Amino acid sequence: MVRTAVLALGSNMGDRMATLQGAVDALVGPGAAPGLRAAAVSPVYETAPVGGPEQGPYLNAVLVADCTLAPHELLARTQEVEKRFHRVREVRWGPRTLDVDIIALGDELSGDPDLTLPHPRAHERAFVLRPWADADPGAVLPGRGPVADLLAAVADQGADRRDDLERVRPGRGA
Ligand code: A4P
Ligand code: MG
Repeated sequence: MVRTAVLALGSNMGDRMATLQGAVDALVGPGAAPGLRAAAVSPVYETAPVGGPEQGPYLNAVLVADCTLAPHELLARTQEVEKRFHRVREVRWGPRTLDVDIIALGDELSGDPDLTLPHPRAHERAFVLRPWADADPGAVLPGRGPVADLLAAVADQGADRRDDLERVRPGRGA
């Protein structure tokens, strides 16, 4: 069964752009483990941190992928990629080199605290919704409705599209 996986990538430490590109390469580039194939990668947005202690701005992007993995397999994959980037995270919602959140996997619904689907905070976060709408203008967040409609409710949250940065490329790899 092929389903659409929506992955939100965020970085606010180190070389943020290199980290986002490296994460996309590790997830869907040549040499990546089977089970995930890039369908679209959003532009990169610079966003003010939401929640947590005082910290620097994030670069955020969304990867939409065709996925044949089970939910727990996808979580293992994203956590492995986070580890590979030597993720540092001392406090919840604190600064991190790389955060990969699974926003949705098809229309899967799960209340499991280890993998809540859809992601319980995605609907209220411009740093997820805005790049997602760019990558897939017709996207719908299961249980919440069209992403374009949800975006209207978070219009006050800053998210600057960084067209001056090189875009994250879906296919590049080692
Ligand atoms: N977990 C449960 N559901 C999921 C899911 N759908 N995707 C569990 C990924 N993980 C999920 O996550 C903590 C636990 O959540 C994991 O054990 C996993 O099994 P974490 O990534 O280790 O910790 P975290 O990211 O610090 O906490 P959390 O609650 O995931 O925070 P969020 O919601 O990911 O928020 N501001 C801006 N501008 N941009 C950002 O990218 N990111 C965050 C992190 C806060 N503020 C931000 C940004
Ligand atoms: Mg997270």
